[in-house]
Amino acid sequence: SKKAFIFDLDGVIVDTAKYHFLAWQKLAQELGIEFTPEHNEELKGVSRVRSLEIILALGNVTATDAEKEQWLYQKNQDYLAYIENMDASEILPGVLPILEYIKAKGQWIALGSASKNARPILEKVNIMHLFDAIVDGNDVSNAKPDPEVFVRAAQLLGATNENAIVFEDSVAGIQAANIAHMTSIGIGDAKILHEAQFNFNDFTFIEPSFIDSLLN
Ligand code: G16
Ligand code: MG
Repeated sequence: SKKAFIFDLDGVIVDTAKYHFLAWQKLAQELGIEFTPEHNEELKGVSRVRSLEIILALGNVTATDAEKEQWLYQKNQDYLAYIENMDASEILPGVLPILEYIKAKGQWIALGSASKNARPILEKVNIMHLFDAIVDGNDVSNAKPDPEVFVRAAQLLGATNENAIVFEDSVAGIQAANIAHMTSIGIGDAKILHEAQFNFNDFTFIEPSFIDSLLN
């Protein structure tokens, strides 16, 4: 039967992590908190609010809700400025051919992202038309590893969880897919993503024959 191929956004389709990093680093600097690329790893796949909590904890900074609100707003404004000029050249290597192959095979394609900026990014990199369903940070109340974002995507398409396949670069996202009994495919370091059923360093390692093998 027809499968639902669900893609995470940041770290799978595009490398927006670098822009999140620059925007968080600017805020951290203003707050006198040291924030390194290593620290940034902990923010991958994590919600905006949780990301701020992690950064404040790094610097032992306590703040009022109003301050946090202001900082989240400021971080997002800076992030929006960084992604303003994104275009199709920022789609990660190998992603487009695989999306097009899945499409040509008549299968469903969905987005399952924690980001509230997912839709404008898909527009900028010009692949919105390839998606049959989009579930992002605006649509869900539970963050990965809760599988809500992926379960809703499958539901929108009318696919069972067992007929859903998830591409993820974060540990929390792989755990979410596994909890939902979906097929989990890690994109990135196999040591970090060891809970994934399959792993590829990036999409250039995914052959059409691998996609075919999932269509049973
Ligand atoms: C992502 C990133 C996270 C980011 C989150 C929320 O999602 O990996 O680092 O904190 O979205 O993003 P925003 O501030 O744009 O709402 P994913 O799930 O696509 O990897
Ligand atoms: Mg991701």
